[in-house]
Amino acid sequence: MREVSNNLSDNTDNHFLNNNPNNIVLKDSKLPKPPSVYQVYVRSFKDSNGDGIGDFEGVTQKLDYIKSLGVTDIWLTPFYKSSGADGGYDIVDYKSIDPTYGDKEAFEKLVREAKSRGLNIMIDLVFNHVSIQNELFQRALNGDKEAQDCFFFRKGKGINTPPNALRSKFGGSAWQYVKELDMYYLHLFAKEQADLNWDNPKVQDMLQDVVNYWKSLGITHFRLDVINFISKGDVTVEVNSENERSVYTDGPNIHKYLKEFRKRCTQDGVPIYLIGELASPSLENAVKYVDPKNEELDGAFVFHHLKTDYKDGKKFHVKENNIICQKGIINKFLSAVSKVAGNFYLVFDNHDQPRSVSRFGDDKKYRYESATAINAKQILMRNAVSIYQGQEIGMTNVDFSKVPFDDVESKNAIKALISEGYSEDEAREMVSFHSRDNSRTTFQWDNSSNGGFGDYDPKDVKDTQSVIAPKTNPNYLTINLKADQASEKSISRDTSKLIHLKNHSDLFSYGEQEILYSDSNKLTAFKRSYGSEEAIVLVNETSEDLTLKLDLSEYKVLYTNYKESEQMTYGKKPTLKPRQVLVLYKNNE
Ligand code: TEU
Ligand code: CA
Repeated sequence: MREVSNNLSDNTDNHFLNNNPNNIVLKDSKLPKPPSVYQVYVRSFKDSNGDGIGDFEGVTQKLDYIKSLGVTDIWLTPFYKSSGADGGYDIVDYKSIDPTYGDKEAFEKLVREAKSRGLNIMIDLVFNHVSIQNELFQRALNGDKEAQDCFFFRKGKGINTPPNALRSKFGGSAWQYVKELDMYYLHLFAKEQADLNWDNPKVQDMLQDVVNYWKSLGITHFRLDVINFISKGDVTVEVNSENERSVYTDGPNIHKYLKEFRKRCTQDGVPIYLIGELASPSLENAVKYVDPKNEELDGAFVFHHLKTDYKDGKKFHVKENNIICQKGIINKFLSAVSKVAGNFYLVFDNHDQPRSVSRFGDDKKYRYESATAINAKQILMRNAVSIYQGQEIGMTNVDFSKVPFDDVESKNAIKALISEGYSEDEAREMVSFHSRDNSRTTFQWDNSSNGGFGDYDPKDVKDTQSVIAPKTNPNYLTINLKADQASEKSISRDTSKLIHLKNHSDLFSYGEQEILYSDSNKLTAFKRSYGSEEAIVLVNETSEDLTLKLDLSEYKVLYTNYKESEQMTYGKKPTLKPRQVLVLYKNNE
């Protein structure tokens, strides 16, 4: 039985079903829907005790707000004891809670309070690697052969020569030398994150025990970090920049391991929901992971569409976004997954990405229009929904002359660029636009100090031994939830209505999708159809007017981010205003 969420918020006054500009009533057969997710980066979301770091109690205080968005799940990024090297993704003890976030009672209260509102807490399982401070890795360092076989310890090829040229995602070699053992260990990410050897049944047993522990606390929804890396081929094979990914991406036993993993997770008869984060999967494998008949994952995040502004595929060499390529990738993945009735969660924002309104929109002149247009197309396409904190109020990238970098990926990239000959200023400038730090500043609640995130003086705030205190974007004075909700043009109110519309209409949940104008670099356009109902979603991706040749005379406006256009009837040559999203509906009954 596939876990689907039916506990959708049904406060009908909060979506377009029956209170839209043209009184359109969409069909809602209340068929099962995939969970729609609100991602909380815990340390930056809400600080309840004035230490300048977000915590569980802070999330609990905001549950009514999160519920009002119309989501069913809250994904909490890692809150376990960590070594502080990678935003919590370097876990020392999987069954622990870092005291910075609160204690077990605070966690159980959050789970209970969320459940009482029909919200699932989804936790992050980081099973590809573990912190080198983890007890098992420490045993390996002390020469315990059994423990070493839970990781990838290999002899080098000579003095200061790693086993091969595998590179870390965060720059440099993926091999770290241990002098005492005269061996290297593999780390596809930071050197503090040692890759686990899933070929070893002891590793699978250990991780199964972790899942059982969190299930015993009532957690049944999980996000699986870079889960398509867990099966490796021969990690010492000769590699180069062309073939190195094949060593660890969609590896030889990946589907076997995921099937076994899911089976063991459900031995207690309690259903689960697994969303896998997939890093550079092939399309074929990505679909295979989420094909329900394979009983592996229930959904997956894929990100190929978020590399179309990388110059020569390099993250910190930014080019203008190739909209045609981006639309093509989105269409390819959504079309393929619709054939198996699987769920992809395509996002434009998360804790690893810069802010979409700055990256893909016009965050100066048309911030409301850009944010609502991006959110509308993400929510209304044939896509399971995951919204990242702050995306629903159009939070922007930060100016790193005012906010320091703290992310390991960004700091390593700056060093690497300087070693390539760029000046420090050039390197900082190059890293700033795509830095993950753009999405890790504190949520901007209102215009009080620290943007209402917490009651403290930033001068007094200290990092803890494993959690770095987040900074606040100085533009919180004007960009914050309170100001947004007081505005006639509210990104959060529109985003909430769109999520409700998605979850309460057959058309946007199940409708076929056809891409239109695929060769336009100014327009995103797609049609959804289900039974006699039909919708066309049009997004002007530019900050100028855009006139189309498209006969819209039979359609009515269901939603647009230009209030003055809500009652318009469009003819054969409609003109879209700058960054306008237009959702048109007709029923062929
Ligand atoms: O991300 C995996 C991943 O692919 C990203 O690190 C991506 O490579 C990069 O951020 C984009 O350039 C997951 C987590 O989401 C990320 O926060 C962790 O740093 C990483 O795994 C290691 O656990
Ligand atoms: Ca706190």
